[in-house]
Amino acid sequence: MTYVRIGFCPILPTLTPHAKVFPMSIAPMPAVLVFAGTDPTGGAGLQADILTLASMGCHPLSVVTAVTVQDTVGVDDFMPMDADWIADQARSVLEDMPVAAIKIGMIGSVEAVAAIAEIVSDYPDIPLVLDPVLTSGRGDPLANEELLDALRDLLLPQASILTPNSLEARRLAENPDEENDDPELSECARRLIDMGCEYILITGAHEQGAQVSNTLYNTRGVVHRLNWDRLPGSYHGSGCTLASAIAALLALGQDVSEAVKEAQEYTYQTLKNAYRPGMGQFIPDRLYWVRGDDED
Ligand code: PXL
Repeated sequence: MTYVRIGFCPILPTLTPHAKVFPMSIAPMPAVLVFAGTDPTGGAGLQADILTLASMGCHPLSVVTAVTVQDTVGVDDFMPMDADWIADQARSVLEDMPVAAIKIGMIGSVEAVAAIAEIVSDYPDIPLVLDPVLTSGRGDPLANEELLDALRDLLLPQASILTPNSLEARRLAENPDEENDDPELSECARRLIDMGCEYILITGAHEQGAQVSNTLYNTRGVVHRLNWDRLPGSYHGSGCTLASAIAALLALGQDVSEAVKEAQEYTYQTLKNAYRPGMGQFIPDRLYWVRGDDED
């Protein structure tokens, strides 16, 4: 039997805060903490993360880092959340309950990167999935060069796994001192691993070819590469879905290599079952299995 920790007990008012008094069953789902921007379409960002985590059997804890104005075509504007507010949101839940994994998506400001970096450094044993959100699907900028530098310096070295697409990997790995620096993706991976992240998954949807290749690297090189038949649509929130699914599987106890494979299986199904609620991109159906109409 375990006991719930309470801050204030009306029946036993003389107890000190946090006394263990009420019996309760063990929480059935691991909690995953997400730092992300909101997306009112429900396609990407925090809403995508919450749906994915819930679908995979985790309890989503959500810290708002920015508020975006967007539709399924593109992002028109965003307002970064004050860094102190981000920190307060996160500290409240981290001090209240055990967290089994952390996922970071869109951040919004350099100050927020610094605040989040400080928080995650206090929890070095919690697996950290860093999804470096630099642009929207249409290419609207969601991070400037200064923010990129802060990501490289403060967050990347703390990541258990970094999940850029190939465009983000090239931008993060680019060497400003070298003219016409255009490294292969394997070289990008090597540079990013050298910056301190443990694993990097580079997704290949933006590359040419009938198949999409997603490659997982660590310090020893390629861990595995999975190839997927290219689906015809353009999808909003596929990267958020994949990164959140990885975080969920890590929280559920899988190792990184297994989690990355299974998260790709799951994401592929969400894309095969995607729907188009507006006039722009398709949205992955994170709850496809509830409807029971998945093709496989
Ligand atoms: O898909 C990347 C992404 C993440 N988070 C937010 C977004 C987007 C893309 O538009 O808006 C909030």
